Amino acid sequence: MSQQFPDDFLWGGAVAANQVEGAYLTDGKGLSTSDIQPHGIFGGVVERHPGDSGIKDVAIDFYHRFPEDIKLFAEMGFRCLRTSIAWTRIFPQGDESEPNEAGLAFYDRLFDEMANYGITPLITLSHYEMPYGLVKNYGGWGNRQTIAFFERYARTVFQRYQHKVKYWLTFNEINMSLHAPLTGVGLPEGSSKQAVYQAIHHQLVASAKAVKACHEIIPDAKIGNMLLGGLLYPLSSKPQDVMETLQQNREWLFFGDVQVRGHYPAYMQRFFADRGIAIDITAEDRAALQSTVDFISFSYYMTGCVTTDEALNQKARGNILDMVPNPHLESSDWGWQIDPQGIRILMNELYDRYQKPLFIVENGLGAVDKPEADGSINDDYRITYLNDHLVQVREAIADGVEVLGYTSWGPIDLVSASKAEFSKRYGFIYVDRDDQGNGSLERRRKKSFFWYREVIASNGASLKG
Ligand code: BGP
Repeated sequence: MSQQFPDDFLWGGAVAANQVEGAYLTDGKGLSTSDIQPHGIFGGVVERHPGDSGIKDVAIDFYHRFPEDIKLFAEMGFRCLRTSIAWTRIFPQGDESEPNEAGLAFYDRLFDEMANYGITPLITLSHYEMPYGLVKNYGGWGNRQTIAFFERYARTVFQRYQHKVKYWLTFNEINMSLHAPLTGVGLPEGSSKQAVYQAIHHQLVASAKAVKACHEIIPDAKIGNMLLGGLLYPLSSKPQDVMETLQQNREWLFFGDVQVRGHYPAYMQRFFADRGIAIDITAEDRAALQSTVDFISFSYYMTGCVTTDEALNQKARGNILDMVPNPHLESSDWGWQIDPQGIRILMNELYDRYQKPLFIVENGLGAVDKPEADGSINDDYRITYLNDHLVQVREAIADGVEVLGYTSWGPIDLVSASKAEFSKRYGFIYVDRDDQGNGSLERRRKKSFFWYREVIASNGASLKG
C-alpha cells in the first residue's frame, strides 16, 4: 500500500483573473496585455476601441458571480483556490503612485468569501498579464523601471491582504516568455533573444524583490515561483539526443535555478556566449536575486521529446512548444500528449534538484464536453486523466517528494489561454457559454464534480490504480 496524501494536503483548483473575471474595464480597471490579445496568447494583438468586444471581456463573469462559484468549490470540499490578482485592477496603467481602491476592495470581497468556507487562497501576482500602459509607454519588462512598478504593486497587495493571504506565487509560467514574449515580458512577438533574455532578467529580479517584500511584510507567508513544467525526454538513446535533451530542459529549468538558488547557473554563461547574448546584470541585481522562493510550483499537462534529427524537428514546428511527439503516448483533442507517469518523473527531478517543497498548481484535461439530452455531462475522459495523474502524484509522495497541494486547472470552465476558446473545457463545473460568446452563463455540475468531491473527502483514498 503506497503512502497516502498528507492530512493537510491542499486540494483544490486553479483559475486566473484574465480567464474568469470578465469586467475588463469595470471599477477603474486598466487594459492589460491579455485584453489586447482577445484571441489568446497565440492569437495576435488587437487594438481595443470603446464598444468593441472580446470573449474575455465577460469570460465567465466571475467578477460578479464569484459567491456562487466559491460555494460550488466549497461543495466539492476545496481546501485551496488558486487565482490571480489582475495587476490592472490595482494599478490600471502600471505607473500610478496610488492604487485603485475599487480594485483592492474587489479582492477583499473575494478573499473574505473564501475565508467563509475555510478555503485557503493561493495568489499569483501576475498570471499572463501586465498593464498595457507599461508596454506602450515603457517597453514592458525590457525596461528596468518596470521592476520598481512591479515591486510597488507587490508591496501594495502584500500590505493590504497580509492577514488574508499566506500563499503567494510571483509570475505564472515564467519560462513561457521564451514562447510568448508579449504575454510573458511585454515585448513584441519576434523580439530578439537578446531583448527577451534581458527582459527576463528584469523579471527575475522583480520576482526576487517580491519574495523579499513578502517575507518582510507577511513573515508567516510562503511565496513560490511558478514554472511551466515542460519535461522533455530524448526521442532515442543516441548520446547526441540525450545531450540535446539535457540542454533543452535547462532552457526552462534555468528560471527555477535562479529563483531557488539565487544566482545564474554556470551553464548559462556558455548558452549566452554561444548565442552572442550579453545581459546587463548589476551588482544590485545580484544582491536582489539572493532572495529565494520557499517552494516551487508548476503546471503539468504533457511531455515531449527531443531529437537531433532535423527532418523530425522540421515536422514538429508549429506543434505546441515545437515538441516532437512521443510515439508511446496518446494525445488530447488539442494534440497535448497525455503522460501521467511524467508528473512523477518531473516531481522527482524537481525535488532532487532543489530539495524544496513542491506545489502542483495546474494540471487538467482540456476537452470538448457534450451535454446529454437531459443536460448532464458525463466527462469520464476527464476523470480518467485526473485519476491517473493523481495516482502518480501519490507515487511521488511515496518516493519521498514533499508536496504542499494540488490545484487542478480550471475547476470551472473558463476561457482558454492559448486561443481564447470556450470549447476547450477543463471544469468540474460546466458554464453555458460558447466560442462566440453565446449562452446563459448558467453553472452545472459535471460527473467529475462528484468524483473530485469524493477524492478530496477521502484524501485520495478513492483514487483507482
Ligand atoms: C497554462 C496557463 C493557464 C492555462 C493552461 C491551459 O499555460 O498557465 O493560464 O490556461 O495553461 O492552457 P489553455 O488554456 O491554452 O488550454
